[in-house]
Amino acid sequence: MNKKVYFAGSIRGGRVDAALYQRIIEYIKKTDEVLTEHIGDLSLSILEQGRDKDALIYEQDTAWLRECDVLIAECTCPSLGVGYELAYAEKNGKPCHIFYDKNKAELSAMLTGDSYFNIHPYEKEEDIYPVLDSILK
Ligand code: 6K6
Repeated sequence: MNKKVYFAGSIRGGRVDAALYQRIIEYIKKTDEVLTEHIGDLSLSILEQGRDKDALIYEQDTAWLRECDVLIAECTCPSLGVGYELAYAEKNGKPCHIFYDKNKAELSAMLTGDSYFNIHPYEKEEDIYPVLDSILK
């Protein structure tokens, strides 16, 4: 309870799973704090994002990665930024949990080959929530 959660999900990698991110974030928020609520913002268009704020985004997100208690990433939609965040969190000793739909995606060997990461393949969205409960308890 009351963990600081860094939720990571694709932005410029594609927003196909944005609604799923939003549902996961709302679920976590019932018991814990999500530092990165904007990942589930359905109005966010990757095309509208200019590059001028990128340094500020990097500074804020890496500060949150150092501050968080746990990183939870949804990796079905591949994202360079999420891959970077996972490596950054590992370097900072943060527990990392990776979810992906095993019928839709193949995870990179750089994740499945790194025993530091807790990897949770799922078939149905409903399978995600009991695992979240055990991570956050
Ligand atoms: C405003 C509202 C929503 O997004 C914005 C501006 N962009 C970003 N803001 C905050 N974090 C970002 C933004 N773009 C990427 N990130 C971080 O990288 C997030 O923490 C995501 O987990 C990850 C996504 O990387 P890409 O490569 O898919 O963009």
